[in-house]
Amino acid sequence: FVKPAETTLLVRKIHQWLKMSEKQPLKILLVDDQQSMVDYFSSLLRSHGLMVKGMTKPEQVLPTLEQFEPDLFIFDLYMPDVNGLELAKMIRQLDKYSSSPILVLSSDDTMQNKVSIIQAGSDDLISKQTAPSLFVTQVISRAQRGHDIRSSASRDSLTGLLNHTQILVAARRCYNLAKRINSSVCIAMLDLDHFKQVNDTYGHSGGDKVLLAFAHLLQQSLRPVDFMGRYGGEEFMLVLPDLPAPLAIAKLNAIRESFSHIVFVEEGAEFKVTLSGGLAFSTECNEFQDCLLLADKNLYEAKRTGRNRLIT
Ligand code: GH3
Ligand code: MG
Ligand code: MG
Ligand code: MG
Repeated sequence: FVKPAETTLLVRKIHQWLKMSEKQPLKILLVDDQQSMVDYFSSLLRSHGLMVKGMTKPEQVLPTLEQFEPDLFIFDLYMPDVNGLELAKMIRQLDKYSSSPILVLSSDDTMQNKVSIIQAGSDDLISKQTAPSLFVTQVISRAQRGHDIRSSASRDSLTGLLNHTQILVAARRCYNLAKRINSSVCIAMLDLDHFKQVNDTYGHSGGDKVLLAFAHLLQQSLRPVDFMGRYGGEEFMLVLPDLPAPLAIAKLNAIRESFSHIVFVEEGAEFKVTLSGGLAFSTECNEFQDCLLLADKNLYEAKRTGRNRLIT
């Protein structure tokens, strides 16, 4: 089904990609109308391991954001066309950057300036005369915060699994990678059975405990190269690269089985919950979208034929 040599290649590629995104340096976007300032601050920050895109024209910011996703913005306050505050306001209007940190650079850091900068939605004013080491420290700590905000936005807040958008991104990447190197990936949609009843009987917090327990079980059961996400309320998507179909099915059945044996206790009452799953393999599909549809159709079939089962 999948040749061993190809098997390791896909897993290796996914490991590389995970490592790369982990090790990405903090990214700074810097705008100052004076090229000498851009050069000075860029090289200072780069020498401390940060990745910097520097520019002198505010209109270059938007096109840059398409491929460079900064963790922190640094804008010069005084610029001829659009000043740093106006630029900060504009960035704040973009959904993706509405809470990213923004520092405004100025040669005069009077209190009055500080107040208007914070009112305009920037995080702080930083003087161009700040000692280099202090400047770097401030930039790193704020960029780290920006980075954390962006990465927590990609996770589901209850379970810590990838959110709907991010699990789809991971699934599509794995699918494309698998197709390119002639390997395979399994996409599974798992949905808890009669979950509305669980909520109705044991309350929303009882339901949340079940969701958390299921997320923990997934995290314990899957490999580092597998991806798991909360696709919707009580529906989860798993992406298992490079497992021959029988192994993928066996593994998911083991998870289904273990989950069905967990005894939950809520206000003295004991109960169990089961799940149904639909699987699709990239090898059965011509397009990524087909895989999603097939997994969904199989999930529906699992529900229709009695639940607590997987359909491939
Ligand atoms: P089926 O077996 O056909 O999937 O039935 P079901 O009851 O699981 O499916 P249905 O879609 O009717 O209900 C899903 C329920 O999941 C409804 C909703 O209240 C609950 N739910 C969705 N998100 C959450 C959540 O974050 N926490 C809790 N506790 N419940 C949630
Ligand atoms: Mg200037
Ligand atoms: Mg359900
Ligand atoms: Mg559902």
